[in-house]
Amino acid sequence: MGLRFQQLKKLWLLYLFLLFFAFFMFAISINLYVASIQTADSELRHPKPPPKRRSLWPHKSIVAHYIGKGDIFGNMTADDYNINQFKPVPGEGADGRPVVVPPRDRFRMQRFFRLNSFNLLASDRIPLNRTLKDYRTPECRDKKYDSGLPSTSVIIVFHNEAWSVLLRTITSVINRSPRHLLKEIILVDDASERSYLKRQLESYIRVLTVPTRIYRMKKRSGLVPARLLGAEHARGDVLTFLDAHCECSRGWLEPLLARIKEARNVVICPVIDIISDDNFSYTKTFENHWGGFNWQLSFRWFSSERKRQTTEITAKDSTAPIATPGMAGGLFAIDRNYFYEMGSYDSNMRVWGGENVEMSFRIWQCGGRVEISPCSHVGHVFRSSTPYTFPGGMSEVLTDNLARAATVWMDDWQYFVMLYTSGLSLSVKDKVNVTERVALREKLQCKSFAWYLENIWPEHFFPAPDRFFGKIIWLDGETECAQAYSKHMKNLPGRALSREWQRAFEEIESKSEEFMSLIDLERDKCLRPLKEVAPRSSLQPVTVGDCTSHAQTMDMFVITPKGQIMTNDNICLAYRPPKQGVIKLLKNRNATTSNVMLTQCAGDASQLWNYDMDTQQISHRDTKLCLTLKAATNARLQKQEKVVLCMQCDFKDITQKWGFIPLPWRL
Ligand code: UD2
Ligand code: MN
Repeated sequence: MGLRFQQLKKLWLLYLFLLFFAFFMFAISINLYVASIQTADSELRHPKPPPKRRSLWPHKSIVAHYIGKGDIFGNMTADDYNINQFKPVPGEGADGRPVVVPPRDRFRMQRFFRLNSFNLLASDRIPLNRTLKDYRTPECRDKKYDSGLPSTSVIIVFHNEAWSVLLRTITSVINRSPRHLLKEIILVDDASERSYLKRQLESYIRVLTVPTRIYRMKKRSGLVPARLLGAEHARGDVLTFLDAHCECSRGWLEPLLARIKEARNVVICPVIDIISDDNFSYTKTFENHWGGFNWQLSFRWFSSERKRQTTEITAKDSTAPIATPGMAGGLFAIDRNYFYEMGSYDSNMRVWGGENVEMSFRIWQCGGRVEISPCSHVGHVFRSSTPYTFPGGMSEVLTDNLARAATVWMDDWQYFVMLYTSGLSLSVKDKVNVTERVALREKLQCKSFAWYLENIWPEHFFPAPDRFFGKIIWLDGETECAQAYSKHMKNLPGRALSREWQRAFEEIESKSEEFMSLIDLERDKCLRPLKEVAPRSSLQPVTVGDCTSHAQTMDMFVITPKGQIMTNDNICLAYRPPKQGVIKLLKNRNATTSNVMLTQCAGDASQLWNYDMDTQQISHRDTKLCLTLKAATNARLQKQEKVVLCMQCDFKDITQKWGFIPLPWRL
């Protein structure tokens, strides 16, 4: 009897364990499923700047992707997205701290994430007036602003924004702006469907201490038409635009207005800090960030050192704004009259995207400036997917907007963008009618895009008339293309004496069509990153692969007359000596680790290369080591890979011979 009882007890325990295990597996699979829905098919998305605490790497730029979704509301009901569930818990999120949603709400939390592409349940727990830290440097805190600053209208456009997020934006504007500088707040509803954004919102704003009005678009149009409607009704001296999911931190407004008072042709942006889409924590970002655009005109953050270009006197002042070739688009202040003098916005840009590209080029080319004030900090919820619909199709809308910007402002470079951006082509360009915007460019007598690149963005990684653009081909000595190339180079007079990249570019340019026609798609190999996914923020080893794989554009290179070998997204070929010991191995030609990497361009000596037309070797300028193609063992994957390394030069070595095949980029 006693024995049977013992056995029963064991069985019982086993049952319990199995039950627990089954439940555990179920929970994990639900989690994985939800996560997989949230990261379905990717498109371009606005990047978030690197946070201050996460990385000290000086030339890093963190980026994200726009992620489109098929079924936005999934199995949500109308009630789910119309009911306002804001229920603040005192002290939650104070000082910008993260919110932890209680475990019992985890499933609901994941379900509701999809509504806005951020954690609505977390936001709904944070009071509208939560405290934030003071994110300014001591120098910025000490700065005194004169009493005669211009007043501003804050314009916030939204489409289906969450209640708590929108109202926290408004509350932070009211609580952290000097009352006399804040003329009014203007909300523009871009045809939202959520019911709480109708009467409930109207009665809420009626009692605010700052005059707040709401205007509504008759039909869904996009952020440009909505901002234009808001601007029309604004009466402040300055227009300050904010996204509908921001939090302004202490002292954010004065530096913006002061800069505009100083120079009315400046479009001034705050430093955009990161509010987590996951837990709504507020993270300060680096102050010395600036922005530009990649080959597909997606906005990118960069952080290489930039001169503060304001005035001679302020050049060393850490509170002085930094000139930026590109603006993120959502958060900026501009003199109201200047906004209209400069052609406000291209009102034919729909829904989302492109307007920040257009505005950046237009302001700079037509005599203005775009700057970031290090003393003004505003947080923004960066999302990794888009929560709303794109009437007209996401890709069509975006490419139309970009085609408009490129056609009007980019001169020769517009063809480059059309040729190398998926979804864009010369026929998309022909479809858009930009007559009015071209007339504006005439009227304002704006400068050329070449001027913009040379003067405003000298670090740029686009092709240019004095640069090479195309493929770097490995001359294996046997393919027709390789032989024709080597033969051509060997017959050039004075080749052994000339070390000028410029000379090499010219000699190649004249033969580009011939070389291209000889490329054997089966056998010719071109330089490219080791991994399919392009490196944007980290070091990436280099290899060779198919010469036709245009997919990533990371196998196309720009070479500057100075000798930088660059590719899309501000990535450069760099000599990166690994730690001692490994160097010895490299010299023994038995390398297993690479000392050549693709990494953020910095313009320093590690990224300068020479080309010898006589031997067709590419060598690192300082160390005089040659780019070599070698088989290496990937320790982690336990397999042989071809890796490009720097090794001692040997003119007989076939693995050190490289050629350049130019690609077309302008008409
Ligand atoms: C960035 C900008 C954004 C805009 C966009 C390019 C920042 C922080 N944000 O993307 O302001 O320049 O790049 O176009 O720089 N909205 C509408 N109607 C629409 C779509 C959007 O009213 O059809 C509103 C939306 O509710 C939000 C604002 O426009 O308040 C910007 O949209 P977003 O937050 O989706 O853009 P974001 O931050 O990804
Ligand atoms: Mn936004």
